[in-house]
Amino acid sequence: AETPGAPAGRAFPDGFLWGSATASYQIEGAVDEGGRTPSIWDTFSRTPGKVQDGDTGDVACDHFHRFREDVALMKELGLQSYRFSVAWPRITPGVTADALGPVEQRGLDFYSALVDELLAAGIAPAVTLYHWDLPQALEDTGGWADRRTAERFGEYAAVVAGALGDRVRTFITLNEPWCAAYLGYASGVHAPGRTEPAAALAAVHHLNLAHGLAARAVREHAPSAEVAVTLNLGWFRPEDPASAGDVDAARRVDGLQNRVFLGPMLRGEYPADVLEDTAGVTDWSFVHDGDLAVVRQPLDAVGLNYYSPSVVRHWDGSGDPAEKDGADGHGAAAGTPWIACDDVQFVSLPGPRTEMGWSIDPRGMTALLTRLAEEAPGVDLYVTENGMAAPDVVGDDGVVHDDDRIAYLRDHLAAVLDAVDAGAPVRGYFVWSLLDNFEWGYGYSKRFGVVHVDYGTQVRTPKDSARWYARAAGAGALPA
Ligand code: GBH
Repeated sequence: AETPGAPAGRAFPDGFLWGSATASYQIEGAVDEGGRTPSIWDTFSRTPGKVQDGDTGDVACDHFHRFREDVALMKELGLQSYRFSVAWPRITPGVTADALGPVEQRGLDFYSALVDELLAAGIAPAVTLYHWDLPQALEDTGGWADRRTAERFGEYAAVVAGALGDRVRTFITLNEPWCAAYLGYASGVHAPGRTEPAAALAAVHHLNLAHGLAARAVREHAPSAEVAVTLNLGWFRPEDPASAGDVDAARRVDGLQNRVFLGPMLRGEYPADVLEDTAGVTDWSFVHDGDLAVVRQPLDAVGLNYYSPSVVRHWDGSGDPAEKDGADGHGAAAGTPWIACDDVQFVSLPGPRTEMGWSIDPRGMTALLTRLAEEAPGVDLYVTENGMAAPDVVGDDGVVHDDDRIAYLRDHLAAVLDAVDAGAPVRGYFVWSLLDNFEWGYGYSKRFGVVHVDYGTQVRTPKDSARWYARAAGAGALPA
């Protein structure tokens, strides 16, 4: 059955890129090979109680050894672009707070071979420089709460851009700095698992600074590539638009998740209300003179990762506190990512949810893309992640029949087209994810792939959604 707004055959603009996305720690495995040293995710996943079932990325999808097979799979599916991330600890395994250390050629060789394999298959590489696997040695000296981590990141970015920049279409400096800062340093559900709100806000700034330094380095060392950043912007609505308290709650979370990154990156300024709201946590003295001019670099593109909507209300302290921060499955967290938001409650929404417990509402996709088009005039947009976790429904044919995922992708792609129709310059869409993989704190218990992975045998089997997505990519339109 067709949903309104998603008529089959609706066409995407010429040149629209159909891609898939992954991240290094989630798929590569081979954590001790090629000179790689530990990242914060190795440490975190090996700490009992941090990741579901004690899962680690030690093997994951063994992509480090199977990348040629995985590229062949993308080619068979007719995908036109591939967004992957580079593991920093493979490139400069001896990095310290004060020096980048020697470049590990075997690390660069791996990614260079991947890029060549992609180009030979007609697939445009989009490289994320940071998707959360910080070298552990840098965490030992403070991690993202320490300014030197940002400085070293800029130097690392120059190395990768110099090695791959002649062949890579797009460099994405950071993936979702919101998660890296708040889930890593405030709620503690992601590596490094710290629950220190002041450190999380310092991490926000040093990630912004790292973005600016890396964007500048890519511009210099890969002048033919696009420079981009990927943000997981939130679509926050007040439960009652007529309630001043609910409207203020929405302003607060919009500031912490969206404007604290968009402000510095696009306009070179932190939002005054965020500085004021968090004044009891930090005085923001880690923002030095001149930093904001570095953070604000000209961008060719912004990537949006969008999964689910949020509705908030003013919280007066009554009711069940366990309900307060909503159903993101992170209930056991020691801290909250929502700094200085004691009076904000996330409303549990009725209606469909994914296996993560995340609500589904494609209108957030349209709203955030049109917002970005307004806030970043002249900048191209990509959807760098969108997809859903769903339990396997395996047929007699051994294939996963994931009708729910197909419906989710169809409705969100239609929402992308709605944004295009409203004038947003959306140039491509990357489904999360190509493969089932290590879903961070949830380990292998949650499957986001359009391709099924049997972790015992490493056999890859396209799900129905992969075939559906291949049809969309081939036609440049929503399939029937
Ligand atoms: C992305 O993170 C990551 O980039 C990727 O590595 C990961 O595998 C993928 O998504 C799937 O998780 O409480 O209902 O409001 C997304 C992280 C997901 C964090 C949505 C905030 C809020 C859900 N974000 N979540 S809800």
